[in-house]
Amino acid sequence: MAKMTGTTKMTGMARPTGTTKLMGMARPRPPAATIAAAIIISALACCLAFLCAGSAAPTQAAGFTAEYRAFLATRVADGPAVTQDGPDGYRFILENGRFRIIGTDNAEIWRSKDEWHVSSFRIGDIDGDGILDVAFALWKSYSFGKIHPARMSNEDASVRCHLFVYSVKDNRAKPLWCSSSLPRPIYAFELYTDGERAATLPGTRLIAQEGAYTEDYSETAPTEHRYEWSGWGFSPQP
Ligand SMILES: [Ca+2]
Repeated sequence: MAKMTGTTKMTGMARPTGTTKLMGMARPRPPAATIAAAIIISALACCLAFLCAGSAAPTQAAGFTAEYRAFLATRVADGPAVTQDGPDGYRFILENGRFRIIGTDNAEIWRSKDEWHVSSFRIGDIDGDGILDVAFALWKSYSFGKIHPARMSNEDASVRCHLFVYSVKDNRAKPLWCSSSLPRPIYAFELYTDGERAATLPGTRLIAQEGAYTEDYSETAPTEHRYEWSGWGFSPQP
């Protein structure tokens, strides 16, 4: 894939949902000072790509909890499908919480799991390596996946918002970074890749509208939160 130039406001999609210190996995390069305890926890968990790998085919997995089914019942009016064409022939489609990536040969190369409800996405080269990335907000049960840090409980099936980042190359989608449960749900977000680059950082910024969790998953008054790609997830900007 051709090297992506830094665009500005990445176009994207639908409605998001959740995080404060956005944390994740793969390609570890921890920026010590900027990562808070909550994020560090997520980072450790997300070191395993397995945690956030999408499914090739629909399955009724353990994440299909009573809590998740109750959450789905509140998502009946998610709106029409959102489709965005990316560079090099990739296409991104979000419809009723299912997020799919269509490859260059017009075949589906990845789809989100049944037990995930994706609420919004944005595309762009988030980590500045020249490879297209896609960030998406999703709701799911459990903070981590099947594998998680030994001393951290993963028993809470509460449905919470997460932010995942995947890289797309050669008709494959691979997790780059996945957060654990976010402290606040993301209602919407935008990506900006026109920031000033540093020696090791691309200057990618994420601006999110976030609210608070409610029992019926209804939205609260949003507040704006700004983050910057730290090489290991997104860290809050001062
Ligand atoms: Ca990239």
